[in-house]
Amino acid sequence: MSDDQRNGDQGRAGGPSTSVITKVKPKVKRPNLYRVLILNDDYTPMEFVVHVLERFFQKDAEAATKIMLHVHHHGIGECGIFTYEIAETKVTQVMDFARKHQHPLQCVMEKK
Ligand code: TYC
Repeated sequence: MSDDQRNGDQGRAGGPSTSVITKVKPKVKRPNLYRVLILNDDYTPMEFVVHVLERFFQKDAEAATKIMLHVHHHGIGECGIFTYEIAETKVTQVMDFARKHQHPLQCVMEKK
């Protein structure tokens, strides 16, 4: 678009000399981010939770164990931070996997 078009064709032949001042906005927006969290329960085996963190969140054994123990002691913990669709996919994958193995592990997402 030309500057004249953006500014309401100011100066076109014979027209009224009104103008619309428009600002050209750089339209880079940060995506909304979501925390994926797992919740503690009394039944899911610790090794299963560590496996989930390794498999779906690319944690190494040490990081996974640390997160699992944090959740075990504090009730909730962060697996990662993602854009909406990725976070939703992770939650679904974890919930399906837990259900398949008949563990009550809960995984949720919350807007950051
Ligand atoms: N509290 C569970 C146990 O003692 C272990 C556990 C840890 C379960 C983290 C869920 O998100 C969880 N077997």
